[in-house]
Parts: sequence; structure tokens; C-alpha cells
Amino acid sequence: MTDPSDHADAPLVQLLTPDGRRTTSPGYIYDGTLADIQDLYRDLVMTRRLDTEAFALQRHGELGLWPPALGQEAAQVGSARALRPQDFAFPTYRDHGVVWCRGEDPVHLLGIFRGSSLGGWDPADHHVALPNIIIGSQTLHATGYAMALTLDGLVGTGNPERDAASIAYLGDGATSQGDFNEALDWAAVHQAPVVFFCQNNHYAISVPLERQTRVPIAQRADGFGLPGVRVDGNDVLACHAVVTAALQRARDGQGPTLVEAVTYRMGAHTTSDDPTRYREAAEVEAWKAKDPVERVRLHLVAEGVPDEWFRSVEDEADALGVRLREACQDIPEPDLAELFDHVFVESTVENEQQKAEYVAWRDSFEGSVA
Ligand SMILES: Cc1ncc(C[n+]2csc(CCOP(=O)(O)OP(=O)(O)O)c2C)c(N)n1
Repeated sequence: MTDPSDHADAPLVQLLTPDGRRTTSPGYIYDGTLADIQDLYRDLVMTRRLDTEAFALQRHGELGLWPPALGQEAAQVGSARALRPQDFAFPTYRDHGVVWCRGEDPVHLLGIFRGSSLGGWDPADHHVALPNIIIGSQTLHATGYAMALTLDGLVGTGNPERDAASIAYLGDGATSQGDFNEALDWAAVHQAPVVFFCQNNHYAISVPLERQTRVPIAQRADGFGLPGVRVDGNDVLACHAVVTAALQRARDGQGPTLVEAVTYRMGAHTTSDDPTRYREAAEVEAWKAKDPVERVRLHLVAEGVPDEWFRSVEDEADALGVRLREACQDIPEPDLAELFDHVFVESTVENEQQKAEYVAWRDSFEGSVA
């Protein structure tokens, strides 16, 4: 169901059609091998499994909340696999595929949504920040980080092991936030090596795209003076190609890019949301035909990849599911008093007082029946 707000006439980079055929788009090529595409497929399947397992764990009462990534796997995997180890990703709460591709243990993600973690992980370990919940603010974090890369002399040196960029993940709703607009302006003015990767999944909770923008999101880059590219967000090859080019531009010192990945949130906003209240089943059905995982499977089958290989990927996904289910229940409950230890590098008197107050309150229950 296409309505005018969908901007269906705007140009779109696509390299793999929904029925699995390679196609062309001027200016962009995916130059990986068949084995590389198999690696991307594996990431897509593992991301989907991580997501559906976590969703089920929430329904079993093991997680407090889960924001499903269903339908957005290609946008996340394609963009994240374009990153080099020295680049830095700033994901949102929905970007499980990005966390997966950076090599962070997905059990840490479960810990966050189980409420059993005082942080999640050390962002420095895999150059991936913690999932950001404050809509749009990560665009400023990524811009500040990118400006610092320039000041540190890590941009435009021509050394592929050294030159670095950052990427900010955001949704269509985030483009209405002041933070996003400030970030684009700062990034453009300072030619910061940052890529803004917007997954236009058509909804910000129940608010449709037409309430966020009159023009395609990618077009909004024009007013800030940076390039904007609109890409099929359900096409992993196109997302990889577009973000590879944008990151290289950034690392080379040529400034920021806004990428709009046109995709669709197939599931609910979170496990607390009922999308049947604000969108039609026919719309969801239409997007099912553009599934990001299935189109890669069709392509690989057409290329002669044997059944056994697909089965081995399924086995791996099953093993991930088992590991996640078992590990989730084993996540230890943290000592809440430790929260205060993570507030400052060097604690303050007030912070220590609050910690003491908390400990006294907690200990006042000792011996009482729960
Ligand atoms: C600053 C701020 N305002 C409001 C919210 C509540 N909120 C949580 S998710 C969301 C919608 C975000 O939509 P979008 O940016 O399109 O991302 P999506 O959830 O679709 O991935 C809102 C408004 C918030 N987390 N932060």
C-alpha cells in the first residue's frame, strides 16, 4: 500500500531485487565474492534468530522488554559489515544486528533488557556504544566522536589501518529531534567523518512517516550541505555498498553522509506495543514480499549453494538459540549498590552519601519475609 508520504518516486539504490536477482544502480557496486555474500546471509540468519529468541524470552517473562528488529536485518548487517575495526558504531535499542556484527556477545544485550546489567558492555571492546534509548542523541555522540577523530589525526592520512569514521544509527522518528538537526549541521560545518544511517522503518511507535517529513529523509541532507543517499534497506548488498562508500569518504576526510535505508518494521515497536491499532495488515503483507533474508537465500540458491550449507547455518542458529535461552536465565543479578560506583571516575561526597543511604535502606529489609 503506497501512499504519497512513502516518497516511492524518489531514487533508490538497489543491487539485489526481492526475488534474488542482482541488479545495477549507477555509482554503486557490491564487489564481494559469493563466499562474502554467504557470510552476510549467515549474519542475517543469526540476527533474526537472536531477535526472535529474545522476543520469545520476553514472552516467557525472562526479559522486561524487547524491541524487535524483524525486517530490518539487511540494513543493520549490510551497514555494520562495512565498518572496519577502528570505526565506531553508535546504535539504537533496535540495532541488534549491529551489535552482533561488531562481535559483542548477544547475552550482554539480553542482560540490558532483563534489567540485570548496570551498563551492558565496555564500548571500547568492540567499538560499539551501548544501545541508545534517548531518541536522536546518539547522532551528536557520533558527531563529537568523529570531530575528535579529526583532531587526533586519524582521518585522511591514507592509511587504511588507521583512518577511522563513526556511524550513528537512527530511526525516521529521530529525524524530527533537534539533536539530529544539530548533529547534521555540526558534522557538515566541521566536515566530520561520520555517517548518519537512518533506518526509515515507516513508524515511530504509532506515528507514521508522513508526520515526520514532507520530503524524503535523504533529501534533508541538502539543506545542511552534505550528500544524502536513499537505499533499499531490505537489500543487504546495496546497504553494504552505500555505507562502504560513505565510510570511505568520511575516513578520507571528505566529510559526512546521510543514508536513508528504506525498510519496514515487521513486528511491534516493542513487546509492549500492539501495531494492529495503527496500521493495516495489508501493508505488513506487502512488505513481507520484500523480506531481506529470503532474497539473499533465493540468490544463493540460484548461484548453486547446496542445501547442506543452508542446513549448517540453521544448525548454527539453533545452537545460538539454545545458548541464549540458557545463558539468559544464568545472568547474575547485580548488586545495585554498585550502580553508584559507575557514576563518576572519581566519586563525590554526595554520591558516596547516596550509596550509603541506599545500602542502609536495602539492609533494613534483612530478615523480613519477601
Ligand atoms: C528524547 C526521547 N523522546 C521520546 C522517547 C520515547 N520513544 C521511544 S522510541 C520512540 C520512537 C522512535 O522512533 P524512530 O526514531 O523512528 O525509531 P524506531 O523505534 O522506529 O526504530 C519514542 C518517541 C525517547 N525514548 N526519547
